Amino acid sequence: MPIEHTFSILKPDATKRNLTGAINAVIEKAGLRIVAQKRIHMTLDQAQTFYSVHKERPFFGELVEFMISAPVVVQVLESENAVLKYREVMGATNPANAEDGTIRKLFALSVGENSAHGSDSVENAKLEIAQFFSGNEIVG
Ligand code: FUP
Repeated sequence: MPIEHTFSILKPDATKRNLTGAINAVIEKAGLRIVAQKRIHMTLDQAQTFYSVHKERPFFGELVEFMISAPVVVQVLESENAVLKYREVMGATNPANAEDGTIRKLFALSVGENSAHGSDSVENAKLEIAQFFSGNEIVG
């Protein structure tokens, strides 16, 4: 199976509640290796660019405001099939639909404040990683 990288964000609801270590424990237990990580406070421009695919959706403004409301932790995760694996580890977007043991079931507050982001394809993972990390910051 291919070794992949995926892009992860531990969102403001997680940093505000001091949950970054607890979420990283779930990530590492699942066999994903954190090969890059930094805590940043996203700018409005960064958040709007990152979620530009959703710019016509009714929740876009609220989503962007949430993402800049407190620091986030951006990460690059590595494993075989990392993109799909992390989607499974995160669980469904709405925590009400997430399976037991997933990050969103364990920690998310709502569909908006849902603790984690993970890329939905290898192609998007490359674009998202490039928005926040330079190559020499990724150390496998
Ligand atoms: P996901 O890939 O699971 O992060 O979900 P989406 O790309 O569909 O949505 C991105 C983010 O938009 C979610 F994490 C939270 C927000 N969102 C809402 O606030 N309301 C919705 O109805 C759907 C998504």
